[in-house]
Amino acid sequence: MPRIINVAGAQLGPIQKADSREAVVARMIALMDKAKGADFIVYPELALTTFFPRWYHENRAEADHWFEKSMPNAATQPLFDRAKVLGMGFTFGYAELTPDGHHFNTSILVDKAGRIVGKYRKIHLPGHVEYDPERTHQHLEKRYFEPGDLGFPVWRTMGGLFGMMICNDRRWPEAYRVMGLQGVEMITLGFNTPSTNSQKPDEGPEARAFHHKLSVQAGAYQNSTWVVAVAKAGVEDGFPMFGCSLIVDPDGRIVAETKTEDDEIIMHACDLDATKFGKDTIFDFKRHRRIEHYGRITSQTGVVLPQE
Ligand code: ING
Repeated sequence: MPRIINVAGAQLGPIQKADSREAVVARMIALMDKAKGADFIVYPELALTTFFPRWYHENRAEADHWFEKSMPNAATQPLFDRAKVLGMGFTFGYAELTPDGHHFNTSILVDKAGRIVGKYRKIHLPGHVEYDPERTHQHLEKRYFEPGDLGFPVWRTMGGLFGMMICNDRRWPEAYRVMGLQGVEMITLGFNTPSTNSQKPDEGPEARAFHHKLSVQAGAYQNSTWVVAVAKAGVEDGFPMFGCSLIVDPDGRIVAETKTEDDEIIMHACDLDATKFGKDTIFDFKRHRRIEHYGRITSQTGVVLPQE
């Protein structure tokens, strides 16, 4: 019996520094209305604001106005309210400032009844801490966020097993596998990815999209899970980010992809039972994995070269 969940990927176009949260939430609600009939809608990383880690602040506290101190809050409550009326679960990313002063790049998972059933805090933070004059643009996530402290959980909700990651996490196979080892059937990830490599200017959008698809398709296939990857895209205050939002099936095939770098909806009827064949055969982890040989993966952070 197929277990279908109608999923919408809600790509956001650019959010300028000057744009208010209220204006962004109105765009998110318009996308939600466009996806009427979907069971679940996925929004990008840092969906409420511009990608502020591109801006250097000597005093980090000057960036705190980009963070949410509570969730839901006055700006986002209308989104929660609309989702409840539509009977739609959702996930979106935002900058989280905790009551005890911790800063995370966070995403939440909200069920159809409007309950926050899960929270994830981005573990793989790319970029750098200090201003780097060598780069064509700054990428200061290590300056403004702490590494996530919640691991990679998987939650039972909306009739399936759901997990979350954020942006750079998609480049690390460990992130998928930790959720794969919990039986995950759908992974959502929002991303904000610059169209060029700040350290390799000739690496343009084509190469960036290639690595993005390679990472997401491999992660889906190797863990027999759906992956819904949704971009914040377009030119923010002169800085381009690519779109390429995707819905990828448990076989690693792209079943939906955005065509623009603006607000755009992609949709697909995802059968969560389509994850079963891979999990019972080629990726039946219990039958095939040999953990006695994997020790380096958790005991070693960097490379240790063989003896000369
Ligand atoms: N952005 C980028 C990402 O991982 C990046 C940063 C791009 C790192 C390409 C390495 C290579 O897609 C975020 N927000 O993580």
